[in-house]
Amino acid sequence: MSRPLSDDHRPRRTFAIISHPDAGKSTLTEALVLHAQVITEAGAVHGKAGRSGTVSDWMQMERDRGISITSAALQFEYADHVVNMVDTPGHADFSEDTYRVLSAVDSAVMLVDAAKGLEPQTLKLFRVCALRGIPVITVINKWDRPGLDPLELMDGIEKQIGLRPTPLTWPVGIAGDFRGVLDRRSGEFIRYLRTAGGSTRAPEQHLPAEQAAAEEGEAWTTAQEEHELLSADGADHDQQRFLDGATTPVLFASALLNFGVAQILERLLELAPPPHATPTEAGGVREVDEPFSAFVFKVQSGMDSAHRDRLAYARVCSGVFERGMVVKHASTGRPFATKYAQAVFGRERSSVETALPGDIIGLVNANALRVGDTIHDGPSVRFPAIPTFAPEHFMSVRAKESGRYKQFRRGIEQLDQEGVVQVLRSTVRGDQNPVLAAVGPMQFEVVAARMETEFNAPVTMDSLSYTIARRTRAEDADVLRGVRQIEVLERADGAHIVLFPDKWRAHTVARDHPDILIEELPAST
Ligand SMILES: Nc1nc2c(ncn2[C@@H]2O[C@H](COP(=O)(O)OP(=O)(O)OP(=O)(O)O)[C@@H](O)[C@H]2O)c(=O)[nH]1
Ligand SMILES: [Mg+2]
Repeated sequence: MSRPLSDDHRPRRTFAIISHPDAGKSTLTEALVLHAQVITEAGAVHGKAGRSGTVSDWMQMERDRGISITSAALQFEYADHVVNMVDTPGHADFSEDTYRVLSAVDSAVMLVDAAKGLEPQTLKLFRVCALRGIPVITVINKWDRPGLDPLELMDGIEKQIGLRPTPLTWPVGIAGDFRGVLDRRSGEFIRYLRTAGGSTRAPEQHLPAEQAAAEEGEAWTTAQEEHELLSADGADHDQQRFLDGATTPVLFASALLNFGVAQILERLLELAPPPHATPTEAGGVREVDEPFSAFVFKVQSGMDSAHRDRLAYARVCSGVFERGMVVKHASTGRPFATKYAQAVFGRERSSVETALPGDIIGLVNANALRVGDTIHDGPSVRFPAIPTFAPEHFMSVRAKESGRYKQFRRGIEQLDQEGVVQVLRSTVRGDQNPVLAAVGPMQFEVVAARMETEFNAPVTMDSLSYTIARRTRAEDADVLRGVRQIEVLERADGAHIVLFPDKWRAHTVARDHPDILIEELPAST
């Protein structure tokens, strides 16, 4: 079957913004979008309390608390590129969502808070990027506030992460006195100018070194000296070493004031890798120019209270996608019609006609699609499953009002599919009273809030005293069902999960039943 090829040849860049909580990811997301002139006024980012929310924090709970709970994809155009950007939640309780996103991007922008330096979640995420071979661009954010010495920050990145920092810009003025940056490639001074409330694009002036020295005095001289020191130390950008994961280019910014945002976007387009061949489950690769293929990395509902819909986010890996084409759903072998494909911008969407490798598309009401599923045209392909982590917190849940059981069941099933929590069931407990399993307790709060507001089925939860989950085989499950203090349940994907009060009990059960499989699940740490 031959299809007209897309005449859209604009290069793609697909990246995630990741970091420890509160480093400014959503604020930077908004600033990047503002810079690309997608929105004219950055939606009042007044700080955590009382802000109306950034474009990527659309969920009510995100707006109430000023934190990101779920990742948000935004597609926009800039300088003849198509940019696919995903803002991720920083909180460790939502790290599964962040990891799912990291399976779907080609590079990551890692934010570091200038005052806090490297924090535990930052280190963890750096390791995940290293494992996945995702090149990382580092942004030292909040330079408008008092913070650490820039050379010290570079030292921290090198020592604690083992990545060689290669600054592209260097701050002029200490943290808290952010005047601009020294562009280490051109040697010129880029001066940032404040605008009222940082709500519009920050104007900048480009000045030659001599003028910067005359106007900025010691702040410039210090920046100049440190820049030379970095060069003498070999800390200059090298594209191959960056792509190999040996170095990380560094930029300095204040997302809140829109300082340095232009440089981040421009250098990203220039340096971040374009989409490349995707590894397949069978151990080969799908080249970008092979027939269409994509995989689902996220499922989300409740984005639009007026329309009860469910969006599956798919990353295009190869070929040309055209809305309306009928593709194959690899896990069922069934045809899948893509009539309702959309481009996603936070909670907003527009119809998409074509998409190329690197693009993230939203498939509406694609109820058959699950996280990790492959869809494709042409030769069969399956992309590797996206792992779920070993849960460490468990609650039993039931509908507060028995009359709302239908809504309850639908809500629980939807949240399970989204991976908000894992839902475990057993015949003993019945469908009315399943067990929710989470990596972090905040996931339960999201369930409680969404069950009430979105599904109209308020729930009651009771904490269970299990702390360990392991996997067993169907044929071993019956034996384990008779064992004291433990419980065997089933996950939606058919996996048999055993819950233990603690690791000692897991150990004694394994010792008493040497023929039974008790397998660890992938750890989140
Ligand atoms: N002074 C200053 N504050 C900033 C800057 N960037 C972000 N903030 C503030 O830091 C707080 C956290 O910003 P967010 O953008 O929500 O941080 P986040 O990384 O998305 O947080 P999570 O998604 O919850 O992990 C907000 O109050 C922002 O206004 C900055 O460059 N300078
Ligand atoms: Mg955020």
